[in-house]
Amino acid sequence: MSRASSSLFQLWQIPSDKLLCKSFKFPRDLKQIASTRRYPIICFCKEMQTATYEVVKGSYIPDPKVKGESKAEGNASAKVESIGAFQQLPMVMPSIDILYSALRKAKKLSPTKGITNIAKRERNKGAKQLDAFMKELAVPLRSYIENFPKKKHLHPYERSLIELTLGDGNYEEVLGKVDYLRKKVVSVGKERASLCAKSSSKREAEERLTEGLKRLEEIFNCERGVVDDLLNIAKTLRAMPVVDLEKPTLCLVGAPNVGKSSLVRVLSTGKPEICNYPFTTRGILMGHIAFDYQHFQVTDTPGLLKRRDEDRNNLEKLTLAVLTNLPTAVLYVHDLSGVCGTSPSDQFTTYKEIRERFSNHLWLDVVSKCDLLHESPALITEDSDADNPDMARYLKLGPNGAIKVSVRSGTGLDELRKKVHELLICQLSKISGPKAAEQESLQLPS
Ligand SMILES: Nc1nc2c(ncn2[C@@H]2O[C@H](COP(=O)(O)OP(=O)(O)O)[C@@H](O)[C@H]2O)c(=O)[nH]1
Ligand SMILES: [Mg+2]
Repeated sequence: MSRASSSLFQLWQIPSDKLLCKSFKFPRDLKQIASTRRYPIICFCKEMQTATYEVVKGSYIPDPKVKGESKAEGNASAKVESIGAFQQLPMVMPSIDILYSALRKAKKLSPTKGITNIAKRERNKGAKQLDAFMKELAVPLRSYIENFPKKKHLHPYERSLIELTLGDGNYEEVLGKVDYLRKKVVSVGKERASLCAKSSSKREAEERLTEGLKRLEEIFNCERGVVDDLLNIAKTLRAMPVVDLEKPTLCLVGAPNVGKSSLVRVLSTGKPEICNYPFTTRGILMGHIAFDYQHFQVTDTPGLLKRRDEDRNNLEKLTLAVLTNLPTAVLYVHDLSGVCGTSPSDQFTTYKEIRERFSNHLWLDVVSKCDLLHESPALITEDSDADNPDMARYLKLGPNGAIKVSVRSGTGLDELRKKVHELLICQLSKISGPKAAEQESLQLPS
């Protein structure tokens, strides 16, 4: 079992906002994290799709025409195929602990044995202690800088999460500041150790040692907040849901309140878990589906509204990041009943945009809450837009081939489960297809 899948049910914890950085400003959303709770890991499926499927009357047919396009779309993640870097981030020690531990270790050092001259002995001890103090401060910082991954080496999905959680550029900024502090400590430490080694008397060596330790401590104290910022960044990122690239996932997309979470509950074989990203205040449901011993996942995303990308909030950006960077199959939910708060025509506009943008995804459309449709005022009062037959049709029936369902009355749910199963089997073959081909070629005699 892969590392990601073995951690499928691992619980993760949101850091309390008490732990958040002092000097580093997190976006406001992040500070609204609910107090410490445990959440399960959210998992998504493997590899970007290489073929696309056309939706014809609700089914998903591979479309060879757009193969080239989907490859181009997938290129962003082609280099980085694994996810899970956040779970391997190094443990960062609180800066105060680094300081006290470094001081304690340095002060324990005694002069090299065999030096009989008192001044020489003191010089030797002073230089050794200053050098050790500098190294004890600098070495952990260096290891953090080396072991926190460069953003460009992360999977694009993890890069998006860093940006959504910490704000654009802040991850690199904090790492840069830690490196700056390390360089300063090294340069001042070396300078002070060499000065102490040149002392002409015992007293001078003692004074230079005391001054040197004090100066290094001051420098570290002044900027050690950045180490704590890094510690909090690591905690936040480590707590992020892990993406499982091995399992096909059905991702529910649509406007807010259209019934996505209700459908996740209905489609899940067990009880869905609640996942939280640090920038969401509301939980996102994650369920598991088992069909004939095959396991899949189903999850909802935060709702999308009709607006430009620049105006989207982090919740909407998360939805787009999932669709852009992870090859989930999409179950797009349309609510034409007029009760969800987003008008059907606004839903249509967003739908068209998203459908075109993510044309390489396996796709199913559902019209939700069909128990309300016959009494819906929306269909009567909505401007049916006579000039736009697509829109007029959408307002009546939803997209071509959409399945009409109602969680309340149970209408259409059996058909939905059947179609979802077929869709996920297609997704599975996309995931295991390249792998199986690879294994076959390995087994061929040379
Ligand atoms: N009448 C009716 N209400 C529904 C149905 N499905 C969901 N709802 C209601 O619609 C509201 C929003 O549902 P929810 O699943 O939270 O939507 P989400 O924001 O898209 O996840 C809730 O009050 C649900 O009870 C349905 O099939 N029929
Ligand atoms: Mg929901």
